[in-house]
Amino acid sequence: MTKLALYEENPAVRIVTGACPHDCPDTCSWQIAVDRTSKRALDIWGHADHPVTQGTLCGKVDRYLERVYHADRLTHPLRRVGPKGSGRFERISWREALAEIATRLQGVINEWGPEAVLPYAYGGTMGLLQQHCMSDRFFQQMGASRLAYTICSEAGFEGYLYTIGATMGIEPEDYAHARLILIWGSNTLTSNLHLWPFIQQARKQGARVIVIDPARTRTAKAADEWLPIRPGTDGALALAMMHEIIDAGLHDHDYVAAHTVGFEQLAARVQEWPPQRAAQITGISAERIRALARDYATAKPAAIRVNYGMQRHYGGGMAMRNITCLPALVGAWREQGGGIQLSVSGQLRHLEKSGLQRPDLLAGRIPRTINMNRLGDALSLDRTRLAASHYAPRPLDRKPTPDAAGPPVKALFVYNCNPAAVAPDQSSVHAGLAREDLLTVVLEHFQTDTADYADYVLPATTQAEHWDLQRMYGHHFMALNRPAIPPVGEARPNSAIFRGLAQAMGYTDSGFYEDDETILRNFVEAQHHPIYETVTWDALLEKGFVRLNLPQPYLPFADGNFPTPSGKCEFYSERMAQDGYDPLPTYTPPKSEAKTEERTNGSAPAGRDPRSLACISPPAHSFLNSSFSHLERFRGRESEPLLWIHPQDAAARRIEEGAWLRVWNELGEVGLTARVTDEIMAGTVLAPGIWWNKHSADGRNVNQLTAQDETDMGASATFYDVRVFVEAA
Ligand SMILES: Nc1nc2c(c(=O)[nH]1)N[C@H]1C(S)=C(S)[C@@H](COP(=O)(O)OP(=O)(O)OC[C@H]3O[C@@H](n4cnc5c(=O)[nH]c(N)nc54)[C@H](O)[C@@H]3O)O[C@H]1N2
Ligand SMILES: Nc1nc2c(c(=O)[nH]1)N[C@H]1C(S)=C(S)[C@@H](COP(=O)(O)OP(=O)(O)OC[C@H]3O[C@@H](n4cnc5c(=O)[nH]c(N)nc54)[C@H](O)[C@@H]3O)O[C@H]1N2
Ligand code: SF4
Ligand SMILES: [Mo]
Repeated sequence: MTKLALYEENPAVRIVTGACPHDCPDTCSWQIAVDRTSKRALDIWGHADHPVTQGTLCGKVDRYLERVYHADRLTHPLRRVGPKGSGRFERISWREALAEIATRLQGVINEWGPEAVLPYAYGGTMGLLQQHCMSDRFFQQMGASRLAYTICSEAGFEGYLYTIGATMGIEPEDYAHARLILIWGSNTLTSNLHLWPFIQQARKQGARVIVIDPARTRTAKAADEWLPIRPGTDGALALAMMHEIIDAGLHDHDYVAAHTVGFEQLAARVQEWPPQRAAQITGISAERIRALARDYATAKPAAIRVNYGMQRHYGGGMAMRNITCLPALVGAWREQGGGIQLSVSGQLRHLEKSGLQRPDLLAGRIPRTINMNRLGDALSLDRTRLAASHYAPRPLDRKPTPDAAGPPVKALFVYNCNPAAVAPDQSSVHAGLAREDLLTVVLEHFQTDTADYADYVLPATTQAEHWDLQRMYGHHFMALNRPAIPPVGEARPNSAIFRGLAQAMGYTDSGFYEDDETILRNFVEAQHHPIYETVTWDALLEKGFVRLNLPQPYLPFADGNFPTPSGKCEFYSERMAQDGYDPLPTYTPPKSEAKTEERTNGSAPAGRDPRSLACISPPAHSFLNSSFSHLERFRGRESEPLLWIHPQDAAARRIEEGAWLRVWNELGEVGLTARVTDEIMAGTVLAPGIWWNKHSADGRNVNQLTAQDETDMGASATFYDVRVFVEAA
């Protein structure tokens, strides 16, 4: 019996349709059963009618109600009483909290100007309302510094955009039609679970699935083949694949002639990339690269699921660009189930968001933009570091001189994010957060590592308690989230908290008085692009989710029509040349291996030393970034902060299974427990993340070892471009 059937006949129970708020490509539709009398949520399940959710939630959100009702939920505003970082607070009322914050904030603005205020947010919720509406209005009215959302995907996005023009691609359902599927830098069974059934469908019809990853992840184990690759070297693999395809004449001559630019130059460039050369860089044999290239070019349709793991490296943008050339080269876009998906968020570029975010409130001001990956630098009182924290995504963009860096950050608002655990170069971040002269306000569900540094902690509602509209990025269904239960304790939605702060600041624009439901309805009604024709308020209310008005099967580039400047897939990109890049695919090696570069704090990089190991820290299966990692159930599933190390590397260091390890580099040090396993390739270690510092045995996590360095494109984070030393402590 389905859960729906279990509850729907029961008159004492109300069923509310909503959607998962998490930063995950699956954007699941869910249903919550609520007791009509007590108004308590009883159960949650995946919506059976949603073609991608297909009735199941992942093992984390399946237990979302435990999160909602957890005894550790923040239920009333708090004011700091102990030293910063001590986590000692006293209860205050909302009135006190809003009034005190407004007074102190006005003091900062009077003395330093509004750019001394920095919002810091990311993907705690991906809802259009709770992520980017009232908060954007508030900070734009103020004229606060802006934040570049660079911590996750920008490098890959840029590489993809330069090549095919928009983040568009195969929809999950169509992977079922592929004959060969390359899962490239993605741990599908952990981070994109709902794609897997379609991949399984393809396999039943004979498709092969190959996983390209330094780790034998659960996805690699479930696939037909695991191809271990040295971290940060995917760009070289793609170049050699193109070499082999062109050499063997296996490219799609007609598609290339009609729908691409720069084939001649590409063919000349990849002559420099015989498989033997890439073999030395990637660790994959030349023979295997040749076979992979031939299989990829001849299996029709061939699909690639590329994800973010391979772009958290200095050369991540260029690597993604190279991979994105492959489908056009072999004409894979022609067929249902052929092509590539990094993200389909490009469909959202047609959303009319000005009514939601109200950029007009800036009134012509252009505040500075801070790169969120450089929070440590941004919070530094050293003007050179503050200047370095400015956002400069392309080589031709210049960072300001220290004199022109603007005021120091004196007030920080954190919401939907846990930077004390997730941001790179953690010791810099913690040093900044510990500044007694910094006013820090944190909106949260739980007392995170970041909340411990707050002056004021404001309790936020969860998705079960507020309205939202979920945009998608892994499939084509938008979803409405209706509140199922009243707020827990005194928690308020982010929207209400920023509305209250705006009113306490004396902001009078009518935008600060609109209620949540009206905002969403107006937003939906303001959409005029034809792909949103199906997304009506009534349809959302009735069904809970709606497919964008796109044809099925969805073959965006079967006849070219790439949204690039040339209208073609750009093997040669004039725009890249103008932006200061090599206009052709090339290989950009990891920065952590650079033997000459000095890292941020000036000491010699570990990468100079042949005894160092590459270190990656992809998500633990049971956590969602740092979310869920503080709840016993999920922590229990992951046991403790681990370091996966290959038996050869362990033997060379006399490390045994379960040993307590010291892991360090030029930036910091962390203690981890050894998991000796051949599920990680030799020469690389893997620390599943992201643990809270306070739940780690030595009070620190793996972001002690990651740098504020920016990727080649998009000024993104380089979380996996890291070298470390490891020894038994
Ligand atoms: N359960 C769970 N799901 C999640 C998340 C979570 O934390 N937990 N996070 C969500 C978010 S915010 C994101 S961005 C996505 C992330 O999900 P994914 O895009 O899947 O990204 P990662 O987990 O960062 O990396 C995926 C794989 O890339 C591998 N990898 C690392 N470096 C390289 C490399 O240089 N080359 C290649 N080929 N592979 C490499 C890693 O070992 C990992 O197995 O997942 C979302 N979904
Ligand atoms: N070493 C290492 N570091 C990484 C990564 C990695 O792979 N390795 N991955 C990186 C990536 S891809 C990403 S996207 C970032 C993610 O980093 P974050 O976006 O910070 O994600 P979370 O750690 O899940 O923290 C989100 C917080 O938002 C809170 N929250 C959720 N909903 C709401 C809400 O409605 N209101 C408010 N006020 N708060 C809410 C949650 O309780 C949670 O504490 O981490 C990055 N950091
Ligand atoms: S985290 Fe992802 S897989 Fe899990 S319920 Fe949310 S959208 Fe679905
Ligand atoms: Mo992410």
